[in-house]
Amino acid sequence: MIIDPHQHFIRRTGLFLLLISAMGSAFVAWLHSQQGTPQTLDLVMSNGLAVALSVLFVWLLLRPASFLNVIWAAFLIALFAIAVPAWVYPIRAMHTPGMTLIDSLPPISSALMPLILTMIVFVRPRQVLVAASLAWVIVASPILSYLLMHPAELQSARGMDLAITLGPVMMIVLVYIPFHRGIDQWVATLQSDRAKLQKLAERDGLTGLYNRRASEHLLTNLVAAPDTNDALILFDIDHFKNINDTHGHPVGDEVLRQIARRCEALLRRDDVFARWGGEEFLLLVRNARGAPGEGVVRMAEVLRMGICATPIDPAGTVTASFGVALFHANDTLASWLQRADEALYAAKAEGRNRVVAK
Ligand code: GH3
Ligand code: MG
Ligand code: MG
Repeated sequence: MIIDPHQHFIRRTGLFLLLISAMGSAFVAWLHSQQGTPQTLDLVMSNGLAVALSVLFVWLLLRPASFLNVIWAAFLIALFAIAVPAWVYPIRAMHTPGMTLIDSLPPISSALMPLILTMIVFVRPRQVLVAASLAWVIVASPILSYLLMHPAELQSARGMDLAITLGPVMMIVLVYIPFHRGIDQWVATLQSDRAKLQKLAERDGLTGLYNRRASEHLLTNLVAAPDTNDALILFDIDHFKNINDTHGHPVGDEVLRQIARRCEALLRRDDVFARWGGEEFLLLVRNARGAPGEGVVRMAEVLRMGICATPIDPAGTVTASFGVALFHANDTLASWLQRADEALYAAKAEGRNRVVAK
């Protein structure tokens, strides 16, 4: 779907459209008021439209998310404002001796075109075919029928202008509906391709976790706005080489996948969990609760237990060693990561399958 009201250019276009249309209606109202004998219908419709479009302008200004509702409301109100004279004037001209349509009809044909174009641009392709065709039929049919029945008026300059604007020109405008539908589908395909590519670029193919590059990027952004409540948990599978050597590489791969799944199941949805290297994983913990370090150490213990509590067939019981590093006020990304690495090294040196915090 192309129309995303949070895109500034779309909202800006909607606001300008409403503002210019409201000003245009006010201008038409003023022109009507300058006529020798202004018609009440013309004054009511043009003034009413100016007020309604101004209200919709303010609505869109305050509620950007209501974009499509505002566009639909503007469409229906404007359609009403031009459909009523489109029917009233031909009927009046037919029943009033000496009255002609070409001399009495207000400038509604020029308003119909931007109205239909607005729908083509902003409304879902499936709905627009109905809305735009209906608007055209409602407004054009009484006027064109009248003109066909009154050839002298049709052959006048205004009559030909009306016939051409409401006939061939509107048909040309309607041709843009399938075009816009094609663009809409094309953009949807591009959007989904982009999402797939982004996933490929930032995820590790084996485990589906963030890859090193993506997690480094996230960490760099985080260090730009540091919080001493943030912590890193770095862990490495113990004697993983033995698993590969004993059971083969595919089993090693399965162990990596299983460990990723087990840990993910224990984490919060928005925790950043990455495959940092071959059999090394990194977890960024935000807002680590409790006394400094304690909440994170507890969390690392939960992960450690989650890995070793149940054997992974056919490798058997797998353990991992954990290094925990809280963010310090004067840390850089490198010094923070280095402390996590030193803590992990200490956990290995102290006998593995344990958590060490630094
Ligand atoms: P330690 O307890 O000291 O961590 O010992 P270790 O055997 O786990 O450590 P070492 O770094 O010596 O071995 C890591 C092994 O992980 C070596 C490498 O072949 C293996 N490895 C790295 N990436 C993958 C992978 O994607 N799949 C598999 N199956 N093995 C991998
Ligand atoms: Mg290892
Ligand atoms: Mg290692």
